[in-house]
Amino acid sequence: MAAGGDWWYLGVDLSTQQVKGMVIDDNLNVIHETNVKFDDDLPEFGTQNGVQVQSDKLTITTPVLLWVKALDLLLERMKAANLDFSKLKSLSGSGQQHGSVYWKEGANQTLKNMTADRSLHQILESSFSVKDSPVWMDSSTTEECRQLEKCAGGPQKLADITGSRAYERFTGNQIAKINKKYPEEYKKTERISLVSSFVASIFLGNYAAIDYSDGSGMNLMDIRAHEWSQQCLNACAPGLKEKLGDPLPSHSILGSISPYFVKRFGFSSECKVIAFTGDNPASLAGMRLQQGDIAVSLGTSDTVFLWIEDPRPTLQGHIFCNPVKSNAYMALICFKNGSLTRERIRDESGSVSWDGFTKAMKATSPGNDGNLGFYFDVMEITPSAIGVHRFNGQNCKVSEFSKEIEVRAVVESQALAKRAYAEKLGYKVLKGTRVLATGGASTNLDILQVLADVFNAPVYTIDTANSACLGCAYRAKHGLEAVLGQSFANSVKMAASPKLAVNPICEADKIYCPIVARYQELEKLVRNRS
Ligand code: 5FX
Repeated sequence: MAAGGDWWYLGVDLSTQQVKGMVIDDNLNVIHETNVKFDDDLPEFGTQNGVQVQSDKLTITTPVLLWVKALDLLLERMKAANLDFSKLKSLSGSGQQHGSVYWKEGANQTLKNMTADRSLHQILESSFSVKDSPVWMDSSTTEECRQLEKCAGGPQKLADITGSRAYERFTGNQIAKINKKYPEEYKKTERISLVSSFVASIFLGNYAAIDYSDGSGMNLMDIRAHEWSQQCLNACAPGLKEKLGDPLPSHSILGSISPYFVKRFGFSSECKVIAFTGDNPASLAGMRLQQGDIAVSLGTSDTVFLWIEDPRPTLQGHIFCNPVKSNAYMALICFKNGSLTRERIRDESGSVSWDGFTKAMKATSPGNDGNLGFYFDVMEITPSAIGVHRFNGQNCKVSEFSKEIEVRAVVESQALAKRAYAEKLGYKVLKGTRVLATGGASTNLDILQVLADVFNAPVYTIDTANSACLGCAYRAKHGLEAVLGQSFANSVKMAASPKLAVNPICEADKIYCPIVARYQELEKLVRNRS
């Protein structure tokens, strides 16, 4: 056991394409990081970019046992790196939002009796009633969405209760589909977890509560009352309240770690498990977002999020409970065509690397000579639209751009969408606004330059692109201090401040202000739904 004062905290993030682990010490320094990449490290599951696209192209799933095996591997890698698990005072984590896991009758008994001589994968092999978990990229539940909105009295009424109108990927609609399509499997389901609370359940050796923040991404929770809305539950599936368990504040201590991890990896039996949350809420914590800042996460999905105190849900974007402050909220906008689209354009432009991509981008100038594109390789969430649509400076549709124009067009288009939708949520870029960038692509300064120019605001980054994982390590520490009345901001005040990455060019506003307006006009021509 570690001497007092010398404690460590673990954050785990199970995202779309990988699971990551990060350990920080008492001074909030990162002392260990490791990851497992689903496609490369677990090829036996045959996923592409972490998921399976079913034949209808709308249903998108990941085998739940892949996630279990990935956790086995992550812990084995930490052990192989000689991480001293006994120094961990607490742990927390996050998961890709909205995805759901269906535990079969009897699974909780299995979780409570895990024996250290077997891997998690061996132990939990037959613990799930649905083998392929729906994930956030799924867009197969339009029918269920319309039904839920009808039962709630319309899309705005549903948004007033749950923070969002009905979205295909939101868990309530996914559960409704599972109940309709696989009624026997649904009946045999003892518990439904989010990806976040599923991982927490494994560490706890017992079903873990869904936290308020990730629970807000289900179209099922009353975000002001912090409890399930019976009206929404009834509209989705029978007996849902029991299968979900009661939601809890995001900083809750769920209990001590399962004896399985004490015996197999040498964790302290005192190590506490703090409620897990969604990856975007965890990123908000990792970036120590403040009111007035705007966060942009550039990952498999691109997201924009803001800290808000007064929630006013609309038909655009989502309002979630804030993961680090009770009675505060966060607004979020999610764009499905993020890094995979950037990578496709990079590959098709003949650039074998990001160097080639940025070289192509530098051959054009801000504003791209009026050329503007929309790149929705898969059905986009914001806006509801699909396909690639290119317009020249005269607003005429064209079928091709040169490779240089194409590269800039995808980066500009993604940044324009972020600004346009942040403004629709009521956000105003003011003097002193900071854009905080995170996610894999936030290490690319040329992409950040376009972001700075389009927002006409400086872009800051933190030392790690893994802000979700870092946020969970911070939350692990704060969970223990919250019971003593400590605020999250105070718990992490020693952490390094975000660093300035790029400033906007002088003529940024003049160039991009009219283009944001033009983007919104042209977007109307490519949208499926008004
Ligand atoms: C947010 O609403 C999303 O659907 C995505 O950003 C997922 O959380 C990605 F993991």
